Amino acid sequence: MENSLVLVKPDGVQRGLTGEIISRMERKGLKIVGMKMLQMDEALARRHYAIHEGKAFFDDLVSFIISGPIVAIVFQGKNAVEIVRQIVGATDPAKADAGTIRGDFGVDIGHNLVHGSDSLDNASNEVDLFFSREEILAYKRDLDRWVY
Ligand code: IDP
Ligand code: MG
Repeated sequence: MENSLVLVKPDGVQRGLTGEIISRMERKGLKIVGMKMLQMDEALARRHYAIHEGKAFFDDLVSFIISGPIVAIVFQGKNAVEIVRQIVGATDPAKADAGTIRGDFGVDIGHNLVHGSDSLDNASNEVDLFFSREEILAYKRDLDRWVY
């Protein structure tokens, strides 16, 4: 089973889309194994987006992601990383397919509502940035025999 880090970004929280975003992934069959609301500080934002340091949009990205509360969720499941990316949609909401979160709710690349880990390695690092080991819960769901 894979873990993926999902963030409902400040625009998603402000627009009242937290439940909708979580619900789409939960209904797909992914299991929530960690969840918290927080406001990122600049140090955490710079570490989370370190791969984009030096790009033209980096400073705007950091100030946006720390501009309000976010909700961080760890979703677990078979192929969770790829499945989350499919549900999230393309980076630019203007190009994202209808039926994806960004395609259905966004119009601007700087306000694309949600983050999803883009690889297994990055997922593992990102989960560790936001959650301690004790905050990730191992439990069984009875419904998993109907999902898998
Ligand atoms: P992703 O969120 O789809 O993985 P990344 O390429 O990792 O996209 O970029 C991280 C975030 O940086 C995006 O979600 C978006 O908010 C922002 N971003 C990416 N490219 C641009 C851009 O060209 N202009 C403004 N913001 C951008
Ligand atoms: Mg990314």
